[in-house]
Amino acid sequence: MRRLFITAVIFCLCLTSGFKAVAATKTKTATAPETKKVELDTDKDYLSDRLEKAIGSDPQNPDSDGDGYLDGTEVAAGYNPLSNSKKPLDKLIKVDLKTQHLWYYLGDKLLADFPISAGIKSLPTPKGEFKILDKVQVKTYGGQGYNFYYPNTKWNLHFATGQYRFYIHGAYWHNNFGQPMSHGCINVSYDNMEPLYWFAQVGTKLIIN
Ligand SMILES: [Ca+2]
Ligand SMILES: [Ca+2]
Repeated sequence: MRRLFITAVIFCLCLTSGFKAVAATKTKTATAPETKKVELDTDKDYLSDRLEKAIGSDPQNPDSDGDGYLDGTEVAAGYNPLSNSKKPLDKLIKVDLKTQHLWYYLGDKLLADFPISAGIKSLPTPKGEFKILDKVQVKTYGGQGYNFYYPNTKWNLHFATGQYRFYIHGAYWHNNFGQPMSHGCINVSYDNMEPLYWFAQVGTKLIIN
């Protein structure tokens, strides 16, 4: 329970503190949008009405199982908001490169699925079973020595390191999701990436087929 509490504190701090994007020093590409998407969360338990519906928790009750922990805090830490069991649920992110699509699950519940843009043919996204290694809220891709520059990119989930580091991350410079577009990372729209970022934990399993 100590772990749950610590994670809860970090999660709440993250949600309440927000952050300011650092001003871009170059203007080679589009600048990152500043707006933060906020989904409807009627009972203010840090779990959106949309995710409460997918999980089956009560969108009008911030503590659906009455164990003293908010629904959103439990999901962030990997616990079931419908049961006071101390056994965490498995989290899984699945990507299919053929259809350029992503699904993510809490236990056996599908929370969301949407189109993504993975690596183009000459810069393919690695296939296999991975784990989320790091969560980085804001990151710059490219810059000096690259022919692209995407500063202040939000919601980055690091999952592999080879010659380059591979991430699932928000992408604000195109809206061509469903088609391969990237240099090997997995591009997701900001609207879809922000909830996935808060859902994923270091260690969450990722399967790319
Ligand atoms: Ca809620
Ligand atoms: Ca609870």
